[in-house]
Amino acid sequence: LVADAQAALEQCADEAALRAWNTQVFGEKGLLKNAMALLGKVPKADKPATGAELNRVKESLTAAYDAALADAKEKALQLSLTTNPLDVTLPGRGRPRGRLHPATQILRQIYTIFADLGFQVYRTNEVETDELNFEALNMPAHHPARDMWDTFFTTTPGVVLRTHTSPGQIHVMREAAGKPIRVILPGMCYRNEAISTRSEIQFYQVEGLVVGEGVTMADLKGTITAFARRMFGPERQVRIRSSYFPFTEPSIEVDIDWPKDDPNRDRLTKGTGWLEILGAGMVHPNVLRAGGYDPDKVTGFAFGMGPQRMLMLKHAIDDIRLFWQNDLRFLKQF
Ligand code: FA5
Repeated sequence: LVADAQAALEQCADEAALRAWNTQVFGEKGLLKNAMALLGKVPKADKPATGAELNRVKESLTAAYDAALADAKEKALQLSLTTNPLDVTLPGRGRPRGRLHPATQILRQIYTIFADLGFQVYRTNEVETDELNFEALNMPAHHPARDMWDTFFTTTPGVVLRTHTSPGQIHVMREAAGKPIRVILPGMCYRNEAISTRSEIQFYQVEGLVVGEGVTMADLKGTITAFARRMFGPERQVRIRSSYFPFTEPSIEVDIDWPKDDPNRDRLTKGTGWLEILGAGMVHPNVLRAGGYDPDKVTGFAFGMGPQRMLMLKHAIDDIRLFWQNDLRFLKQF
C-alpha cells in the first residue's frame, strides 16, 4: 500500500494531480480509511501493533504529500517568473491627469473678471416657460422677433428649452424685489438652428444684468470694455455696433478682432476680421415692469455673451463643434 501510494505520488506532475492523489489516499473513501476499517477484523492481539503501523504510514504519506505540494508550488512559481518575466526595475505607468473642460475654464475666467467688478453669480432654469423666454422679454405671442431664436419646444404647451439666458433677468428681478441688481447668469442654451463652425444647437451663454438708479449706457460700455480688455488683452480691438433686441433699447452688439496673424482669419470672420461675442443694451421699460421694477425710478443694462465664441477668439479655434466632440487631442491643449 505504502509503496504504491508513494509511487503514485511521484507521478503527480502538478498541484491539481497532487490534490487528486490526496483525495484518493486520505479522502472519505480513500485507501487509508479503507485500511482503518479493516482494523476491526485483525486479531485482538495484533491490533495495537497494526494500529501503530497504520499511523506511521499516515504520517509518512502526509509528510511526503506536503513536501511534494510545496515543491510543485515552487516549480509553478519559477515557471511563471521565467515564461512571463516581470522587470521590477521598470518605472511605473503614470496615470493620465484630468483637466477642466475648456468651456469650464473660460466660464471661470468670466466669473473671476465679473467678480472683480462686483457681480454675483446667479443660476436659473434651462427649461423655461414661453412667458419668461419671450413674453416677459417684450415679445408677445406671434411677435415677429421670436423668429430671432429658433426654438426647441417641448411636448408640454408653453414650455420651451431656453434659447438664451435672458429669461434669467426676470427671475432675478422678481427675487430681488426692487433692490439694486448686479449679477451674471451663466448656463446652457438650446437653439434649433443649423450647426456650423460658429453655431451649435447647445451652447453656453453668460447673461449680465445691472439695475439701479442712474445706470446709463456709459456704464454698459465701460463694463464691456473693461471686461474685454482683461479677457483678450489690451492689444485686441473691441467694436461696438448698434443692433436690435426686443428686450433692450437702445441695443448694441460687440465684436472682437480675430487674431491678425491667423491664416484662417478671413474664412472664420466671413472676410470682416471681426467675431461677435455678445448682444447688449439698456433694459426695455416693459422688461423692467415685467420684473416688478418701475422704469420711471430705475434704469438698467443687460448683456448676453457666448463664452465658447470667446475661447475661439482667444486661441484661433476654427470650429465650435470641437467643444462637444470630446476629442482628447483638442481638449488636452487647454
Ligand atoms: C441673445 O441671445 C440675447 N439674449 C443677448 C442679449 C442679452 C441682448 C441681454 C441684449 C441684452 P444672440 O442671439 O446674439 O443674443 O446671442 C448672444 C451670443 O450668444 C452671441 O453673440 C454668441 O456669442 C452666442 N451664441 C448665439 N448663438 C449661438 C450658437 N448657436 N452657438 C454658439 N454661440 C452662440
